[in-house]
Amino acid sequence: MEEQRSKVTLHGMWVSTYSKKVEIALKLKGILYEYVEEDLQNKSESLIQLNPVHKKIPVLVHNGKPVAESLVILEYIDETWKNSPRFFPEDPYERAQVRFWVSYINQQVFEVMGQVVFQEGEAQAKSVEEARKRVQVLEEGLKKHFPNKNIRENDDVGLLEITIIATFGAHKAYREALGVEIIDPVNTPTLYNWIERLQDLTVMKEVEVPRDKLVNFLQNYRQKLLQQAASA
Ligand SMILES: N[C@@H](CCC(=O)N[C@@H](CS)C(=O)NCC(=O)O)C(=O)O
Repeated sequence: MEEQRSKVTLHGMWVSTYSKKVEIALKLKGILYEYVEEDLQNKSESLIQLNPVHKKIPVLVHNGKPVAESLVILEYIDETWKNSPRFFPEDPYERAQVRFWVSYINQQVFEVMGQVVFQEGEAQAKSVEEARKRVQVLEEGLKKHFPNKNIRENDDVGLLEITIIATFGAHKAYREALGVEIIDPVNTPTLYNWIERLQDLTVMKEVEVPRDKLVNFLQNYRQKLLQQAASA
């Protein structure tokens, strides 16, 4: 197959959920790729040239041609490598549901979860409560729109599952590092189960960041942001 002979490079950053989505997509499709870790404090010339508009990771380079923005990259991968798993369902209504919930997670949940990392006291408690509320809405959405979802193999994984695992896969590290619980088996059992089943897949284990490394990163990052805010 033409695509299988092609050269693929991913410019990413180990802790980035955006970069993680692309890594998962490449692994799921069985695409061989080179990985370039970028230092976002000191961006490389090549990153700036590859993504001159946003100067952000991830960037996928396919046979010398760069593609930026994680969602655009995932669509590009699915349209270029048409082997399974396909990232979008065939049925237009199901496809619309996938797009709707992916956009909900990206726009409504991810942001508020990010705020929790650098907040303290009452402000943090408020964000945690808001994040829980939003995750509860997602829980109901998953139950209503994907009632028969089973995750047993790579073919059961599409854009929604990639988004869920990249966004929430670290929820236990969050709990350990920050002492906050946003997802749990009692209040959000469906979401909790999707995450557990996804984490059981070999492909996810291949891209998983070790929990200790992540906890350490979250704690240091939080300290740095709190110090910056205090001295501002
Ligand atoms: N909308 C972009 C967001 C990517 C993004 O925010 N990347 C961050 C790392 S997680 C980055 O490169 N930040 C560097 C900067 O903002 O200068 C996507 O979906 O790919």
